[in-house]
Amino acid sequence: MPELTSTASRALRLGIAGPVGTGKSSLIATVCSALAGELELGVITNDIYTDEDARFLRSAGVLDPDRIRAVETGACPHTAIRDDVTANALAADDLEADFAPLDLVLIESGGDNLTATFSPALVDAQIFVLDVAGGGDVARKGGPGIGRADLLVVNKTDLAPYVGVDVPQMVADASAARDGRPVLALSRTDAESVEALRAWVLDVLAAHREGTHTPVDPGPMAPHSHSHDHDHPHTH
Ligand SMILES: Nc1nc2c(ncn2[C@@H]2O[C@H](COP(=O)(O)OP(=O)(O)OP(=O)(O)O)[C@@H](O)[C@H]2O)c(=O)[nH]1
Ligand SMILES: [Mg+2]
Repeated sequence: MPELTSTASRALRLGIAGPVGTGKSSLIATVCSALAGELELGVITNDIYTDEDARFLRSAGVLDPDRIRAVETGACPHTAIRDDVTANALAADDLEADFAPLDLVLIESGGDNLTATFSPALVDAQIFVLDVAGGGDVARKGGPGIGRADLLVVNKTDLAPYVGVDVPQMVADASAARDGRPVLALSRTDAESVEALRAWVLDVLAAHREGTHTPVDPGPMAPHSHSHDHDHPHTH
């Protein structure tokens, strides 16, 4: 009989998805600096053609560079985190074998659009990252990541005054789209919000170890139509 590894005996695999430039790599750097002292960490990045994100994270100096691996995904970054997760799963297995025992493997999706989410075959939990610079109304646009990721981060709140976004309103809109799932307003310059992120990660890790955390598939983009809200904003 092949020996089966129970979910809880391996590292928690945590996916970080969200549109281009919302701060996924920076969030990973923040989590690494907040937790590197107490947890054994590894990071996997997914880029279309380059290892840009892995190089950024290595140069951030928050983790041993050998613990940061890049998967080059080719044309479709969402495919490698959802449809055929083999390259990412192998990279995670390699990291775990090289640095056993790891507690947490963070996997950054290639910057995609609002629709990309991780398969539960690859990650145990996932964070979807929006930023205030994308506009306050983006949280209302829905989609599987916004609606059903384990945590929705509204990032770069320090920029809100400059882009005219009301953060509490954006958080309220996001919460309404999520049926009570958690939403976190984050800025790497706001220590309290970083502490809340750290606490959330530790909570999920504890549940993962206890076997009480269930990976959820946010699901593919629901069939939808743009006829009412796309290119035709309501005018008054
Ligand atoms: N003001 C501010 N800027 C931030 C914050 N977090 C990230 N940034 C900046 O936002 C830009 C994009 O951050 P990244 O972490 O590279 O974003 P990303 O989502 O990984 O980008 P891609 O991988 O290219 O999709 C960079 O210039 C960061 O310095 C924040 O909390 N506040
Ligand atoms: Mg990145």
